[in-house]
Amino acid sequence: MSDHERTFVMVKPDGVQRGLIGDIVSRFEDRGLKMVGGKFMQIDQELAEEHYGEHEDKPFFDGLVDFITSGPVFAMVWEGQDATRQVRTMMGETDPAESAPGTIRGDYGLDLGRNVIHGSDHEDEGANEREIELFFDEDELVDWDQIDAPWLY
Ligand code: RTP
Ligand code: MG
Repeated sequence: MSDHERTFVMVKPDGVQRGLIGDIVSRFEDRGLKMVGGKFMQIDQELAEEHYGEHEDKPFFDGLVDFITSGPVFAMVWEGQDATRQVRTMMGETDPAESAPGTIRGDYGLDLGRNVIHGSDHEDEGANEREIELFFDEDELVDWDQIDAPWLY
């Protein structure tokens, strides 16, 4: 765990279609995490298969790849203390039906296959760094600190 841990987060196609990008970004900002990268993009087949490679033998793999490539996503990198685990806690469980109200999936999701948001798995060591590298070039990430200025309130 580090104060400057970075994690990969993505609003999935259903979240984009439903206009939830702003709300999801706000939740992470309000929590005190800092966005260091953001990209509105369409995932192609190759990137989808690599990103979800751990699930390639599962029966839901083809449907998952079809869904994640079905429309634009908003890919982000968020930084902060214990960021990977914090984001996963705020997302809720994989299945929205098991997710507590107040979590993103618990507030917006109904369907296991359309669960609004992806976040790197905090139980999979190094998943955050692998996913950041897969989606972002180094020069697309911005190092910045909140400044102390009189106009900042
Ligand atoms: P994600 O990777 O998308 O953030 O979701 P997750 O970590 O909470 O869950 P994971 O186990 O990595 O599964 C990836 C996505 O596959 C779909 N799924 N379907 N039994 C099923 O039909 C099933 N299990 C998982 C979900 O949409 C999940 O987000
Ligand atoms: Mg996962």
